[in-house]
Amino acid sequence: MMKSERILVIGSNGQIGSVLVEYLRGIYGENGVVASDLREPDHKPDYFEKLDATDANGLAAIVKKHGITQIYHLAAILSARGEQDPLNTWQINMQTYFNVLEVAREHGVRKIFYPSSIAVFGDHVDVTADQYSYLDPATVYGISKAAGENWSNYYFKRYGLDIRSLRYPGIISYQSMPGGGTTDYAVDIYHKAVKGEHFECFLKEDTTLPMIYMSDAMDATVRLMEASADSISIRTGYNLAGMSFSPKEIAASISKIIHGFEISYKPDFRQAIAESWPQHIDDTVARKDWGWRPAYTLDKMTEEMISELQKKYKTVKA
Ligand code: NAD
Ligand code: AKB
Repeated sequence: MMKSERILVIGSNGQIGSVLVEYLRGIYGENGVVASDLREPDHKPDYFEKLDATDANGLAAIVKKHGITQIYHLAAILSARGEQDPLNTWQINMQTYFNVLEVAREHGVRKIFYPSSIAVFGDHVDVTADQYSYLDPATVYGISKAAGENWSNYYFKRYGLDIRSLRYPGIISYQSMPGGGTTDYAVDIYHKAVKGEHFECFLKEDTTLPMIYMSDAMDATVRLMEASADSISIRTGYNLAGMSFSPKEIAASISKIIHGFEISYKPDFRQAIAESWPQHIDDTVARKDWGWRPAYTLDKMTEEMISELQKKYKTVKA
């Protein structure tokens, strides 16, 4: 039986949103999800509403029109793109979130999902970030995510808004392309490999970062949102781990299937961002509180990514 919720996804055209909307429709039904974004998608479905989430009145009108009970607020400027215009990034990331918090409070929205990031960590963490590691983010994106986490906690304590949040690692998907992050290379590399092209990586070969496969990220997100409120001990953002690898290791994993795949390295400004992030995430608290376990290893993800992208590009590689 479908669950009776009316969910608004803000930023639905992005890497996560375009997969999440379909995932949520599978759980809450075709009428359970309203998708919204700044831009209309190429094939606009009838459950899509165009919305600039910096416009609080526009957001409130959609919430009222559809009787929204939950908001997944995905709209943001990510780490690498965010550094091109720091003040604008702060303005968009924070204004959109304040609008979500206030509209939710005023119009009886029961639950909010706020995607945080491993970018909340900074130089203070040497290798592994645990749940309570100190937050000293090096990018304006990371600063906005750390601030957003604290505002989530504030609205929970002050107004009882049921806000839940994950510190996503870099997300890897075949369905959608990433939009302006530092972990984007780990999606691009699969596309180049499947097309039989050489890949030039913007990070050094030994730069290890935390990553997660989209399927695991979807599972974690809904598992957290469906957990009973009394099992949620973290109201800032939960650490979440999938796997950790370097460009050299992902290239080696791809080479097991696509023989002769070639990679070279030309680090740019994103190297410094990557070096400010932890290499590993300790997600013990998420595992204990709501039973989180990732299903994918690097090699299992590589097999699925290559097989799905081969269908997309209709190439046959062995
Ligand atoms: P994305 O850049 O692919 O998509 C963001 C979407 O938000 C875009 O479609 C964009 O048009 C939309 N948007 C931007 N400004 C908007 C506005 N003012 N109003 C309405 N829509 C607007 O990002 P993503 O990778 O899908 O990430 C979604 C969320 O998850 C972000 O908050 C991001 O910080 C977080 N996150 C993503 C990753 C990842 O690896 N993808 C990792 C950690 C956290
Ligand atoms: C980025 O690289 O900016 C994102 C993230 C880890 O938040 N993928």
